[in-house]
Amino acid sequence: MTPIRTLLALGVTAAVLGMAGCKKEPSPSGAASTAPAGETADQFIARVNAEYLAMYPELTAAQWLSSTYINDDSQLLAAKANERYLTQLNSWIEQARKFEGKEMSPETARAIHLLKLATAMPAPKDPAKLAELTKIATKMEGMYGSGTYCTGEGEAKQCRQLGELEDVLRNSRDYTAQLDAWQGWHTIAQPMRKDYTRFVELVNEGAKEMGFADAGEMWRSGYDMTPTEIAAETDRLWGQVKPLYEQLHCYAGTRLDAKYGADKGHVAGGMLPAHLMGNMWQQDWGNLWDVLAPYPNAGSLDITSALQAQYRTAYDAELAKRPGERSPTDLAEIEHAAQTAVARSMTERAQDFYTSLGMPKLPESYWSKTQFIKPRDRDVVCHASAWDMNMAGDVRTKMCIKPNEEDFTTIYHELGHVYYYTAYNKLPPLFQQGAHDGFHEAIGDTIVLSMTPKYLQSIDLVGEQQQSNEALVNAQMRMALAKVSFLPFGLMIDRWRWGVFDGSIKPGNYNKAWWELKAKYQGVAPATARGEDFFDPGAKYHVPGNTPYTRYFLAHVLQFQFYKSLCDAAGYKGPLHECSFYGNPEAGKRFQAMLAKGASQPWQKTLKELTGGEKMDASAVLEYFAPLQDWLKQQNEGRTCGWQASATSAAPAKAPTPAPAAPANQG
Ligand code: X8Z
Ligand code: ZN
Repeated sequence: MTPIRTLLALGVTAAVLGMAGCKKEPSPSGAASTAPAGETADQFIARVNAEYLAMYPELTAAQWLSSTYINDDSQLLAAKANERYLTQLNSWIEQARKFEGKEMSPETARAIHLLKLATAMPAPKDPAKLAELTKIATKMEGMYGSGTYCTGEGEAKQCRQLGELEDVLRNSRDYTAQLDAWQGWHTIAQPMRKDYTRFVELVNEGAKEMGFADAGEMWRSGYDMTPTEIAAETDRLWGQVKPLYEQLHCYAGTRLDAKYGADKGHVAGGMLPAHLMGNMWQQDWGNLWDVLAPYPNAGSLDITSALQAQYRTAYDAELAKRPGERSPTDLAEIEHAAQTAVARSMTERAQDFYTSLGMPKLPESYWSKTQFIKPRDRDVVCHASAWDMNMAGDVRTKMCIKPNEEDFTTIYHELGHVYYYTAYNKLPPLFQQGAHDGFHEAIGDTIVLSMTPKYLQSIDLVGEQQQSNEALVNAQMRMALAKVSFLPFGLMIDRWRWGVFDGSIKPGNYNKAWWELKAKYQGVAPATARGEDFFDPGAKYHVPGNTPYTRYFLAHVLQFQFYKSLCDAAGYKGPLHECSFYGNPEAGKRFQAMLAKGASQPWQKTLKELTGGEKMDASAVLEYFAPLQDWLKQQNEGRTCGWQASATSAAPAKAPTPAPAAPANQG
C-alpha cells in the first residue's frame, strides 16, 4: 500500500489508508502529536512526513493481519490502529490551519493540500464517533472477506465463498446454476446495509468538519482541478467511448440470445442479464469467450487452458515427491503446494515483463511475505491488493491466485502498484502516491496492453498465431471484453456513491438507485426482482472496503495513452494494437521516470512529460479498437441495438420487451 494516499485511498480496513493500490492506511502510536511553538510551514510538513513515516508500519501491519487472518482479534487491532491514525491525521489537518495564507514553498503548499486529502475515510473529530467509524469499516471488510453462501441441510449442506461462486459464473453455462451463484453471493451483503448507512453518516460528518460539502466532494477534490471539473471530465471521456461500448453490448446480446434463447438472453428493455456475463459484477466479460469468440477456428487465445496445464504438471511433480500411500491430508498438501508453485511462477512471469524494461527484480522479502493463494485454514480478504508496508522496500501483494487468465493479468496489474511504490519511495511520504489515483491503477494495465498474442506465444501460453483478419478480430475482442466492458462499470459505482454521500440517494433507495445506474450505464439488469431487502452494492468489494472507484475508470482511459506513448518511445511504427514494448529499455526509462515523480507535481505536468499532452483523452482507446469497432458495426447491422434503462431495475419483467429501434437510450 501506499502511504497516505494509500492510506487514503485504499480503503479498507478501513479505508483508512487509502492509497493507490487497494490498500489501507496507517496509524500513529499513542496520542496525536502537537506543534512546537514558532514552527514554520516547511518545518511543519517535514515533521508530518517524519511522523507519518514512523507510524506507518504499525498501521499497515495491523491491516495486513486483519486482511490475511480475519477474526475478532485482528479486527480489533486494525480498527484501533486506524483510530490512532485518523486521530493523528485530524490533528495534523487542524495544525495546518495556522499556515493558511502564510508564505511557504510550493512543495509545502502541495503537501498541505495532499494532507487534507490523505484518507478516503474522513473521520469525525468526536473520539467516540471516530472509533465507531473504524470499527464499522473493519467489520464491513471482514464481512466481505468471510462472506459465505450455504445451501442445503445436514449432510447435504454446501457452503461456498466468492471464489467458488465466481468459478460457477466463469465455467458453467447453466442458466439456473449461474443465477443461484449470483444470487447466493449477493446474500452476503444484505446484513451490511445498516452498517453502511451509518458509515455514510460518519464519513460525511468527518468530511464536513474538514470543509467539504460531503465525502464524495472530498473524493473528487484529489485531481488538481475542481470537484465539478473532474466530474465533467468523466462525462466527457465516457461520451468518447460510449458508442464503442454500445456496439459491444449489442453484439454480446445477440450471442446470448443465440445461446440461451431470446427469452433468457435479455431482460426487459434490451438489457443483459446480470448473472450471465461471466462475472459477478459484469465488469469484465472475458470469461464469456466461449460464447463471444468471433472466430473460434482462427487460432486459440485460451491462456487459461495453458495455465491449467501448468497446474497439472506442478501437481504431478508434487505427487512424485511423495510416493506411496497418501492420506487425504497429504493430498490436500500436494494440491496446496502445486497451487503455490503455479501462482509463484505466474508472478515470476509478470516480474519478467518489468525487468525486461530495465526495472529491478522484486526484493526477496516480497517472495517470502506475499500471500499468493487462499490459505486453507482461515478466512482472508481475497480481493487482490498491493501493499507498501514501510515505504522502505517491504512490498507485498495479497491475492488468491488461480491458474486462469483473469488472475494472470491481475498479477501484472498488482505489480504495477508495487513498482510505483518502489519508484517513489525516495520522495517525502506525502508525495508517495500516484500522480492521481487513476495513474496508480493504470501502470500494470499498460503492461497488460502489451500482452499481445505474439508476447503470449513467446511465453508459451498460446500456440502459433495466424496472420489473418479473423485472428486480428479475435485478439481485439479478447482485449475489448476486459477493457471496453469495464468502462461503464468504472463510472457507475461512484455515480452511486456520490449520490449516497450528497444525499440525493437515500438509504431507502440504495438498491433501486444501484440498479438504475447499472441500467443506465451498463445496460445490465437482474433477472429477478431486487428490492430494498437486498443491498447489492455491498457485494462489490470497493463498497464495504470504501475504495473510491473513479480511479479505475480514469485508468482505463489513461492506460491507452501511456501505452501509445511507450510504444512511440520504443520506436514502434505499426498499428497500435499490435505493439508490445516488452524488452524495450527506452520505454522502461520513460515509464520509470513517470513513476518516480509520484504526486510531487500536478498530474497534468506528469502526463505531459510522458505523452506530450495535459488532458486525459480516450482517442487512443478508439484508435486501438478501430478494427473491432468496424467489425462490430457490420455484425450489428440491421439489428436493434440499445436498451431502455427505465424498463427495469428492481423488478424486471419475466418476458423480454422489444428493444427500442433507434440508438441506445440510456435513460
Ligand atoms: O480492485 C482492483 C484491483 C486492485 S486495485 C484488483 N481492480 C478493480 C476491480 O477489481 O473491481 C482492478 C480493475 C478494477
Ligand atoms: Zn489496482
